[in-house]
Amino acid sequence: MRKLLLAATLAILPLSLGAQELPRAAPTLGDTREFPDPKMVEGQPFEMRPPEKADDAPLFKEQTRAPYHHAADFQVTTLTDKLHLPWAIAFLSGGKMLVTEKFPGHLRIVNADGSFGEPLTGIDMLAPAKKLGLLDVALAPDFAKSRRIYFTFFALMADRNGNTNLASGILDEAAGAVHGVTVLFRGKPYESVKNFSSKQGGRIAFAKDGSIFLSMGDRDGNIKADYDLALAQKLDNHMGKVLHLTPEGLPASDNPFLKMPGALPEIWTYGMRNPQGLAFDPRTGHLWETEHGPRGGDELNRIDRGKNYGWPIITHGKDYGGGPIGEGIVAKPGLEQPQYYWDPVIAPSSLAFYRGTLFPKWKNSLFVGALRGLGIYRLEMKADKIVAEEPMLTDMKTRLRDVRVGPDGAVYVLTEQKALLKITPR
Ligand SMILES: [Ca+2]
Repeated sequence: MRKLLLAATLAILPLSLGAQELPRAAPTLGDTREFPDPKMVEGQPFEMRPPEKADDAPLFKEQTRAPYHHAADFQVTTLTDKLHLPWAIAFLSGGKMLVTEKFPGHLRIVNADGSFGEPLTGIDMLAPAKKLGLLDVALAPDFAKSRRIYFTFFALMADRNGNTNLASGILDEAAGAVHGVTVLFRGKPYESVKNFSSKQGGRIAFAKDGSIFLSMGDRDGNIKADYDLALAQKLDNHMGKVLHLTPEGLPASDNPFLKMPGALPEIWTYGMRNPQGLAFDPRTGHLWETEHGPRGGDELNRIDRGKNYGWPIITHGKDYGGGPIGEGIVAKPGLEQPQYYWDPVIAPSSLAFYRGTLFPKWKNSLFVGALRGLGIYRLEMKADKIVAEEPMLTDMKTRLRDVRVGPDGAVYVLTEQKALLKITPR
């Protein structure tokens, strides 16, 4: 009986992790909140469960629980299920893709048919063997000419693993290598190795001018003794921030806190929790971010220069133990509201705006990958408000890590464990 129970617990685990990278406690078998069976009815919100935060209420009509809308039929093809903890995709020419594998920090070229060879060499110098963790990868805006790529990484060093770091190098596809790898930026401060897996942020978004936006998690960790909720509110560290850097990794010249004593010059916005989605809307040029909330209160934010996004002073969620975060308030003057939030959570892992012509009905859509939700979430946006929502890949019942729109207009998805999926019209 005991063995059976353990097996059942293990079977549930991949679906049951909270709005964070790793669980704080084992899930309870009786908790059916983890296994929603929503009724998808056109024009009606599909989320019928009560919010985690019982006294929560949206501050404007479109802020949560948008009506369900199915816009286009699609099919899903598994290109490969041989990857190991993939984290991010960047698109090369000829249907090829760069894919990062978080541990042990491999960067691979995956062909259009899903096949791939050995990991690229040249990045292993960033950390001792088996101590490298890779997160995002992005092509420089002038990649066609420069062949330059950027990526975020951790070095798993004893007792001081550091924060999220940004590096760059020159991709040599023929040699299967990245040449001249250089660390451009290291997040401050360095943190205990015990917090390695928790809340790193790590997403890269290139602006039109070639500058780099970089999301940084607040790294509050799994250990209460290290738990400092105020780090995201303090400007003397990079945690719980969106940063703005030059292509060389230096503070951008229009950053809001350059002249503020004690503030780190790379900071663009603050008061974020664990931002793992970061992308520009190609129609408006606005920068958007998704972040993991606590228990309840995952957020989609429009990122505006110098603003404070509130964590942990305001949140539409509550603490994992069920108590309030701080004063338990959801709004305060001077603190930004999310443009959209999820309560209960979906654990948003990534963010991509649709571009392309393969799915004309998705032209106003953005996609949010989810580690704890039903699949990926397609949102429809009008004038920076969310007006419709559609969970996709709901039958997969697996944690989804990255979602990207390819140059061919197909949507590509990484599962957290191993697979690369391609979504095309049906
Ligand atoms: Ca917030």
